[in-house]
Amino acid sequence: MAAVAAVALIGLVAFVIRGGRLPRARPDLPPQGPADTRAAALQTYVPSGKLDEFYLFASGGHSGNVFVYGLPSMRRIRTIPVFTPESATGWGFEKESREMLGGFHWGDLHHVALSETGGKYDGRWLFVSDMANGRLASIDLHTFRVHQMVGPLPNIAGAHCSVFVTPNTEYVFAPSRLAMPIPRGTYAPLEEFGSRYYGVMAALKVDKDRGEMSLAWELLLPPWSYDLSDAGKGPSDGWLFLTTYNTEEATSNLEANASKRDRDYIVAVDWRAAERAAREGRYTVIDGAKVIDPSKVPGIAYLLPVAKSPHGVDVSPDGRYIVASGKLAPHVTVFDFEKLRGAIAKKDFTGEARGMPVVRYEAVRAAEVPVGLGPLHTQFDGKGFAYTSLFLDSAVAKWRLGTWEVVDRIPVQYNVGHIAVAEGDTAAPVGRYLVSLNKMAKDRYLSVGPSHPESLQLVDISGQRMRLLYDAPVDPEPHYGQIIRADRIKTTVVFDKDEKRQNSVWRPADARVERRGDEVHVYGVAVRSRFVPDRIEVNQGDRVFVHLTNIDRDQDITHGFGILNYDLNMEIQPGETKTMEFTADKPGVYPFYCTNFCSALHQEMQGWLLVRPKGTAGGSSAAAGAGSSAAPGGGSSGLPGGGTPGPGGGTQPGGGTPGPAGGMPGSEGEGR
Ligand SMILES: [Cu+2]
Repeated sequence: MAAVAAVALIGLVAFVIRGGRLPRARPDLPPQGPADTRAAALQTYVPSGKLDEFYLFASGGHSGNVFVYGLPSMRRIRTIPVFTPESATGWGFEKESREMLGGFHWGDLHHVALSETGGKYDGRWLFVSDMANGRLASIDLHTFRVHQMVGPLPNIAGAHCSVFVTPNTEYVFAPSRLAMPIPRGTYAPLEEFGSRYYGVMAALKVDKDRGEMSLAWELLLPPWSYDLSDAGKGPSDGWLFLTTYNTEEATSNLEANASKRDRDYIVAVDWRAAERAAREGRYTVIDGAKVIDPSKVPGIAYLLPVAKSPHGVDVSPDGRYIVASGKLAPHVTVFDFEKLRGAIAKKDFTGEARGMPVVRYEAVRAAEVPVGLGPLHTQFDGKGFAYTSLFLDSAVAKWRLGTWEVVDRIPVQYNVGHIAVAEGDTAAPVGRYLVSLNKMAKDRYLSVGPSHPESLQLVDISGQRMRLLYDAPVDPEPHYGQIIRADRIKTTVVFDKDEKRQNSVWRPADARVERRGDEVHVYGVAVRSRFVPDRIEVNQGDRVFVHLTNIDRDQDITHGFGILNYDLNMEIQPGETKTMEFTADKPGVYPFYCTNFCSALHQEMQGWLLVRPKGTAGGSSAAAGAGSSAAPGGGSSGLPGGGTPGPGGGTQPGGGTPGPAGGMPGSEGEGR
């Protein structure tokens, strides 16, 4: 703490010397008067029936989700489940998503990155990372659902600063925050940290039409921690800039030991040179990945000294300036890409670290801007200003590119990590709004106990002075966000009626059940307001596949399929086919019902899963029975024909089996 206090003092002194305004004291009162409050309310109010102008995609941290907000209302309009199962949509319950999740139950969704064309958001894909397990996913912005998931990526440990994209989405990158011996699963004592541990960056080639990533190559880096990174654009297109900390290579008490040196580095990577090295075979295959060692292939990576423990590096819209935020320093360091290019050409180096040249600081520095304490992350508007979040000050500073003067500051409540300006990390920012993603809201919302919501604060940046407009609570824990103009995204209203789609059935009369050995495949239909078939009979131990097509193709008519006590639910969106796969390991009768409200007769949309106990007579004829019951479609009033649904012991309905507990016959008819 003494070090932090000293840094704080230095920061204040620097401010006064440079003629900067002293930061306003953290206010105990709201920062604005009643007139401002009314103006802010008018500015954020989106009347009923009107739509927001922007989407905000906020990473959901260890919830594993993406949170979608509308701006300027700050209404939360969707949660997209990604790295963790979610019962409302059946994400991780139905076959496809369960296979994608690969047995993982949690993820730490750290960053979001919208796909770009020509340095601008194209509204097609959102790439996201899982810090915890080294996974990446692409989300289709037509459907707001995960399209592809890859990983755990080989050799990647803690994909914290992932993902970020190149200006034409040629690549997404995933560097590691936590060093480990590679390949994953290798044992090496911590005493060998310097020699056997690495921080690796993965480069994934993107097929932009399909939104799909494939591992192209990896970069072998020292066991430092890599943090928020950015791709170059314009003149710096073809380069990547990664922040590092713990270049001390400490392995304990990092709080102190990783902050000993005055400077860490920005790693500047020429990704086209790395691509060439991969093509020329200058790599070692480790765990299936082509791993390039830049200490052995010159011309790929250079180190730029920067104030200690930087957290973020951001490239200006014109691609000329590289802004590094040293979270324990009172300023941001701005590098000039043209100077960097010159320094590399002239080999203006002061030495090397880990086999990578260290560029002479004075040769590449454009400015040190005294923004305040704890700078983390910088965004840009379209008017030549930069905005830097200040974690220690709990504030955002506004400063001018080129003249480097700090022109405004605004307190936020409270500790801000990342910030997002509308399209603020593209080549053509929109500006207008900034969202401050704050870690600790403390007293800003009604208390919900010792753990408080996190906070998103909307700031108007359209004028000379920044103005705080609105506080919106958010679940733990947003790290990063991106804001895109709503008109760039064109969503699907209903899925196409694709009669050739595997497992789909489009007419109730075509619904059927097929038995293949001990697999039972139900090809069913969900349509307002019934399931066809609504009676599924199987034998205990069967592997059951329920393929359901929602043949309703009206806007917003989603059906659900939830089976009591089998711990299974999924949604089927209009025009879509989904598969639930499970083993019928519990004998008895298990009603299923539509979990997604769909019509006035939604309550009637139900059926029964009948699981014949092992050893009961009937065997494969049970499946035939189920098949025949499927054919009539609406024949739900028919009594069970094939086999007896009751448990072997012949006890009274509802009792005896682990079926519907307390299921009184009357309550079912009455509904609610
Ligand atoms: Cu329904």
